[in-house]
Amino acid sequence: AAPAAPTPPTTRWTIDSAARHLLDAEADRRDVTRITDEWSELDIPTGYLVQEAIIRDKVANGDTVVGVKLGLTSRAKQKRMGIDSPLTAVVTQRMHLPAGVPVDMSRFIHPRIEPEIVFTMKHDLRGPGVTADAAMAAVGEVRAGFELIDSRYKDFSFALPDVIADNASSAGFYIGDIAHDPADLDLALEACIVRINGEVVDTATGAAVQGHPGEALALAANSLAARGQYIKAGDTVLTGGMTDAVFVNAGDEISAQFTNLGSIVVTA
Ligand code: 0L1
Ligand code: MG
Repeated sequence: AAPAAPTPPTTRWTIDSAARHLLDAEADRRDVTRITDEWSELDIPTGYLVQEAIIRDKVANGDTVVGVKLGLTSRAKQKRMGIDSPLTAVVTQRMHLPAGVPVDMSRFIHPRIEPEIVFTMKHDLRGPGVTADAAMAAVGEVRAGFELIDSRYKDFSFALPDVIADNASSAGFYIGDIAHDPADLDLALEACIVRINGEVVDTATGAAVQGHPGEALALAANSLAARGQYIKAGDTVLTGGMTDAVFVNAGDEISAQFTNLGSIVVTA
């Protein structure tokens, strides 16, 4: 008789169960171990399907998609996380944090914050084949941003598919109140100084983000196109942390001061 076929290992993981696991961790403010340790089939395309399931759940519960973010676009971020590949994720209305309101530390697991260059789109942007110049022609306004990230994974420890599934550690974002026409600025040379309680802790220019934040925007459009999606007029696009992210601790005042885009000051 033919030998019995090997029984495949059983796994409790599905796209929906992984999404629920991460949504519950966020809601309960509880960190979890990386999913790829248990579910080896969680690859990059499956990670994006989990991310989409999470966003569907948020929208079903009254949130609204307002744009796109890039993660891991700078060497500083890639080195810190040990992953050298950028990724995209989704930003929603409820992530938008009002200026001047302290970070609610009771809502987050281990929040970090990072300065970003943020675009508001005036035209749709569809890949594939988008160049940085074409991407910048679709941008209406550029502003300073400060993104609050809060990985649902213990110690921010994850492989690329895990962090894609976790919507790239998204938690919140602040947007500066000074808007510029991007044609008026050299965004590669737009500098940023990060301070904690008045002490300079990091600096970077826009060139840290893929050489120019427009390259990151093009990358997002082309990566979304591979999944049948595009960036829409009116969308907010967070182009990725310029520096490493710093931990937010209760009592801190953390600021990001830009050359032309103004400053954002966050307290906790
Ligand atoms: O916005 C980001 O760069 C987040 C990317 C995910 C990695 C992380 O948690 O830093
Ligand atoms: Mg970011």
